[in-house]
Amino acid sequence: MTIFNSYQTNELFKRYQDNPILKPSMWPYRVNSVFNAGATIYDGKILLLARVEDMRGFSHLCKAVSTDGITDWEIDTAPTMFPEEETYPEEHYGIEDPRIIKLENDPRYAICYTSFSKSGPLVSLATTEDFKTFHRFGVIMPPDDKDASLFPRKFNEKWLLIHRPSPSAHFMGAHIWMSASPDLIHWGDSGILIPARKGSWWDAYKVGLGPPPIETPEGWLIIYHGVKSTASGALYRIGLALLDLENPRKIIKRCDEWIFGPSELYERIGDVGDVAFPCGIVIRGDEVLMYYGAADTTISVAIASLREIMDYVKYSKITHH
Ligand code: BMA
Repeated sequence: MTIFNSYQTNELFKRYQDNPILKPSMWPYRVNSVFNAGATIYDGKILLLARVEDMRGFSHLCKAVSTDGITDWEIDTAPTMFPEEETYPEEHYGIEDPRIIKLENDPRYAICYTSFSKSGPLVSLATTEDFKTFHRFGVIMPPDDKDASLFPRKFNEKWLLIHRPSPSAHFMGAHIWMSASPDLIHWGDSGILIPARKGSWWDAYKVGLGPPPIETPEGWLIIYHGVKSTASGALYRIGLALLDLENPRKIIKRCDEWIFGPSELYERIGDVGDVAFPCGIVIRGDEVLMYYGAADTTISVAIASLREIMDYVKYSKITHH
């Protein structure tokens, strides 16, 4: 049985040579770490909404904008989106890991983020048109739940949300789920979309969505993180799946191998070592810029060709369905 693919790990996405591109020392105010940034194109520039952890350990979101998406970042001089505990008590311990998607035929960008409530992490939703003022919808998935994104449009009159509830004890693994809503407020029709695998698999312990789904003519490309639990802790790596364009509940393919994982020092050493955690993606023609948190400390970028990714998804061998 052939199980190896002709592409080697780390070939599809190439790291920018001067990674990390954003570090705590570059921040206009004192912070502990900057990581897990959402990304989009706004006003012709690349906009990141970084998760910033302050010196208490609480996170908020801060905007950084650049023309080339790699250098010369203009960083907001104060937090852009700060927890509003008085009105949204679920934001008590901070807000984290945003995924941004531009809604189709709608001026709004939807931001799904993790609120760290007194009962654990949960999914919150906000929309914005200018990344200055944010309209909060509040909690859309109760704890424990995180790693969420909307699709840019409705399917059969329903919004679809990818998210990752976790059982309190990880006996069954933590799987990627999908839920539906007519109005972004009432959610249901929930079911598992991509399960964590079992045993020795690189994604056996937990899986969670990375950046928002990417629309391609062949289907919705899903970049997800998989976690392996090892004797020296959790290892966060990245893999690929493809969902049906018309019915994203249908998985066309899930690749066997992880395609990106921590190997550079800045990914291996930090507040949480051995973590590569993408939350943001920008597509410029055939170029895919993937923004990822490195070791929960800095932000890096890796660049790929969309055509090469899609060929890999199409032609890579799979031993597991
Ligand atoms: C996950 C999330 C991420 C974090 C990762 C590694 O559960 O909380 O925010 O980057 O763990 O610590």
